[in-house]
Amino acid sequence: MGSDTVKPRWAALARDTNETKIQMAINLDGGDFPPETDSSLAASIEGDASQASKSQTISVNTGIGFLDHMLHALAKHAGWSLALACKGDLHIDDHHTAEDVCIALGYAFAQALGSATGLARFGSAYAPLDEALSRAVVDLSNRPYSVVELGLKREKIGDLSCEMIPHCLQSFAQGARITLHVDCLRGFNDHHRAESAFKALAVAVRVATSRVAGKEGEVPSTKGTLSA
Ligand SMILES: [Mn+2]
Repeated sequence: MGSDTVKPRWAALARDTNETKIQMAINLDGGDFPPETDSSLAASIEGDASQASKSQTISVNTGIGFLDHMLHALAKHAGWSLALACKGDLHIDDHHTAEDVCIALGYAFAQALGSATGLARFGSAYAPLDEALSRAVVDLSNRPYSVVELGLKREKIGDLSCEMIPHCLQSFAQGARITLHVDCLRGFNDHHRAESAFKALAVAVRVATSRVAGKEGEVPSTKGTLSA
């Protein structure tokens, strides 16, 4: 077993602008957060034990309830532990908060992942939620690109503008430096459509980032590199 297989895939970061202040910690394999996790973030997780299970700790507080719900679903079904707190300029609107949180989540994901060496690299999944069905296809390509078609009709779901939902997925792909295609294939209810999209993304990410037995140390590319 190479050292690759036991190295924790975790990261902690802070992203501060005039528009948003974000603290985040992630572990792609569930379990603990890195020692450098911000102490006030760590303390806030303790008060949020309703989202803890045996293998994962998830605490998401962006100030936008529906965004919290989507990121919680993403973390849960990707198998991550995720702690995320954002204080954003919600007195303006939800745009900066939703976008910046998803960019920062992408950065944290990329930092925790390191490289695609020894990993599946590609992942795809379908996820239903009642009548809604979405498909997500992920490539840990180091080439940020996304195509997102969710076909949402409402203006907002809760306090999250529907136009921000594809923007969030695009921002995540950009920060994470992955290629991402997400399509909602059918569904009447916009809450269901959006949630099935995040769940499909979660499962696709879980597959793409899974370690492939016997491929330790191998770069999954005909070019021999995914960093150039
Ligand atoms: Mn924007």
